[in-house]
Order: sequence, then structure tokens, then C-alpha cells
Amino acid sequence: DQLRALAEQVNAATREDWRAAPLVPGANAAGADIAVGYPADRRVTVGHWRAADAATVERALQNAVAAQPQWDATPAASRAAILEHAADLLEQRMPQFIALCTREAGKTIPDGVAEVREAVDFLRYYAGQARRLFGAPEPLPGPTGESNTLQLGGRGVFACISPWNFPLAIFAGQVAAALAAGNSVIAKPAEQTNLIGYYAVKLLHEAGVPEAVLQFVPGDGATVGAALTSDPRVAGVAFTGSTETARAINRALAARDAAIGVLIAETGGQNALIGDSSALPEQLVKDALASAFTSAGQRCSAARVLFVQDDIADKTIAMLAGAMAELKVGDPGLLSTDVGPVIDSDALCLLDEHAGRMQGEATLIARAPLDPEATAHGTFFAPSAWELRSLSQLTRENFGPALHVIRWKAGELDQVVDAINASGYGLTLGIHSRIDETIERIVARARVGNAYVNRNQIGAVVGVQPFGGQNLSGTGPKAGGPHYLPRFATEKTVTVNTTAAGGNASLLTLG
Ligand code: UN1
Repeated sequence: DQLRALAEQVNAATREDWRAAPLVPGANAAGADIAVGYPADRRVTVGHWRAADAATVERALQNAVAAQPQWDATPAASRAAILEHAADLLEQRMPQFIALCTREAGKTIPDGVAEVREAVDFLRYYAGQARRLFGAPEPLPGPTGESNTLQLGGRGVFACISPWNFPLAIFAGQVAAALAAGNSVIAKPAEQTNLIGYYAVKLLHEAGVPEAVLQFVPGDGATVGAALTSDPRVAGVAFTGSTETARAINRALAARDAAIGVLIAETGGQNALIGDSSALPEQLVKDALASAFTSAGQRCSAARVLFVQDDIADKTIAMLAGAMAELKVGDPGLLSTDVGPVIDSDALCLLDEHAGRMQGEATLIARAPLDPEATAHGTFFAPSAWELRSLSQLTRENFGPALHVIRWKAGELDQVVDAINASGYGLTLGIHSRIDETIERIVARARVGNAYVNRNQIGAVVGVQPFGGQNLSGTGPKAGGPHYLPRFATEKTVTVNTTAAGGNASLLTLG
């Protein structure tokens, strides 16, 4: 009932004239308008945006450099209060932001709710952390006659390059951490979700972030993104997206004739779910479905491969096929929809290509039905599952509702984990087992960032399950964890001799 009432508010907040343009004080917003189509029905235009040109990016850099010292000198508690005010505003405007997520990103309404909640959580979490870490730095232990403190401050200008799959939550997480730490921010969201980025930046301005401290420069990675990451005035980049793009950003940050910029990247995954013969089949299938197909599989945390022990495999596969036949694929604005569209036609092409390859190499387990009328004009991919012989048949992350099943036999558990590690990715891992030794053995051997036991493996909660991977899956530190915010900061150790004598109390005492 609550969700139904919210859905009505979302519908009432849905508009077709959303507009985004660069938010850069002193720049002219010239250029052509680019139309944004509804992923569920490409004939519908939901809004327009205008890209930043080179002069606008240059102006944004100048503004950001000029504005940062004052923002850095603002007490951390004041910065935190602004971010907390933004969290309150976002909560009040949940229906509008869910409407934007549905119309621009094709998110279902429950996904939209989770998206806004996560954004609110990130704003409050980093605000709270900034109060503690920046407000009154804890004195370090040291000898008498000396005071030692570690003081945190902003690094300078941060570029926040956020993804379309969490256009509000990850955007808010990156921006909140960078701002809380005393940086000025230039936000360049993924092109697919510029409307959400624009309205989120406007909301942060309304909450009190100065316009030169948080600027919005929409555009593509090759021009706007590259202009930012190759510029020596940018001290660091927060990025979520592909491993390949993270590599390119890292090269750009190192190649500049300036300090090597900091990269904080969350990238892809080839996430596995392991079920052994002690797993409860209903629970395993339920969690496999949720992990693989929620958000149309467009989460880097999503399960891509289910490793099931052979003695429960037939039953599990039959139940999976049965459950997939019941999935409702269609308009994300309807509460009855389980799986919405994928983000755009490029994403659909890659998935279709993968399905074509699987046809020759794997056994189809199930494809969820697509209602031709509801899906004819959108970028829909029918949730699909195939049985594979080995993980090496997957050569890339398939970003969408595509699940793969591989059987394993007793005695092969270590090989299964080694194969998962050998993919090079290390983001999430699901384990379904009732045997403690098995669970411990898998957790110890797997090189992953987030392991989930007997539950689904998506939806990490800020501050509760710090999120992020190893190896090809990212640089760390984990988002929503205690070490993320300090990575956006410089550390200055300040040692003061509190006596009238010269010398070095540390050496005298400890040396
Ligand atoms: C991503 O999909 O880019 O745990 C990462 C989760 C989310 C994943 C975010 N926090 O499902």
C-alpha cells in the first residue's frame, strides 16, 4: 500500500520536459540540445541536455581552483551540515527523483526507492565521518613536551565521474565524500543519466554548497572526461565504471606534468554464487534470481555465474527455469514489473551478441518471456540463463540480466574458487551452504571484496557492508566504509614542541 501510494506520487512527478545544461558560473551554455529517450519506449522523449564545450570545462577548472581554499577552510561541521541538509531535501523529494530514475535510467520503482535511500545514506555517512575526522583531529600518542596531531584537509579539485547504473546513489557517494573532505568538485556523470546528475547538483546548491565548489560539466568521456583527467589542476578522480576506463584515467593522471593524481575506482565484476549440496534449493534459487536479475542485472555486484554442486543441480536448474518463466519484464513505472529495460541500444547489442555466442556454446536453461506489446519500443533483453562447462567460456562481464550455471562435484571446491579468482575480478561472492567449514574455506580462499553467505549478493548498505572489490574490480577503499573519506584528503602531521627548550622530545625519549 505504501509502495502504491508512492507510485502515484512518482507518476504525478513524472514530466517530459526535464532539462540539463552545464552548471559553471561565468560560462555560456551554448550548444545543441540532446534528447533523452525513455529506455522502456524510445519514442518517448523525457528531457534534454546540453554538453559542456572546451571553454566551459576550462572555466569550471578555474572556478574550482579559486573556490577550493575557502571551502577547505570552512569548518568540517559546516560542510557536514550542508550535506545533511541535502539528505533531508532528497528525502522530501523522493518521488521526483524516483521519477527521474525511472524515466531516464529505466529503474523500477523499488529500485528507485533503494537508489534515493542509498544516496541519502551516503550524504549522512560521509557528513558524520567528516565531523569526527576533520573536526577535532585526535592527538597522536607521543612523549611529554610535544604535541602531535594528524590533520586532514582537502586535496584540491576532484573530478567525480559517476555511472548510469546508480545515477543518484554513486553520484551522491562520490560527491559527498569529496566535498566533506574539503575538495571542490567537478561532476561529470555518465552521459546516459545527465538529467539526474543535473537535478542532484541543483539540490546540493540549494542545500548550501557554493556554485563554484560543485560544478556540473556534462559530456562524453573522450572529450570532457579526458579534458578533466589530463589537467594538472585536478588532484584526484573518483570513478565508477569499466576497468578499461579506470586504466585510461590512471594513465592520464600519471602522465601529467604535475603531482600524480589520486584515483579511487570501483569497476567491474564476474561475480559467482556457489551452492553446495547442503544449500536449501528454494533459498538458493530465490537469491540467485534476485542477485542476477534485480535492476535488470545492471549492477557490478550482480551474480553472473551460479556454481551448483551436481547432486542438487537438476532440481536447482528446474526451479530456476520455473521462476524465470514468471518474471514480468516491462515498463519500470508499473509496480507489477520485476525487470525493466537495459540502459540503451549499445547495452542491448552487447547482450544480444552474447546470447548469440551462447547459442553455439552453451545449453539454454530459460529465457523469461517478453510481452511483445509492452517491450516492442524499448531496449529490453529477456532475462536469460545458460549452462556452461567452464568459467573460461565467459570472456567479459555481461552487464545485464544474463546468468550462467556451472556444475561442480564433491572434491572440486578449491578448483571452483581458484577458477573464480582466475577471472581476475574480485567483487562479490555468494555462498549457499549449511556447513561452517565449507563457508570458512571459501571465504578464506576467495579474493573478493564482498562475500555474502546464505542471502543475495546485491544491495550493500552504506556503513553496514562497505562495498568494493579487489584486483580488476577496483582500487579501493570501499565505498560506505571507514577508509573511503580519508582517501579524498591530504594528511598533515603537525608536531609542536611545548617546552621552552630546543631539541626533539621524541628522539630524547624514544631514541
Ligand atoms: C555498482 O553496481 O556499480 O551492492 C556498484 C550493490 C551496489 C552496487 C554498486 N552497492 O548492489
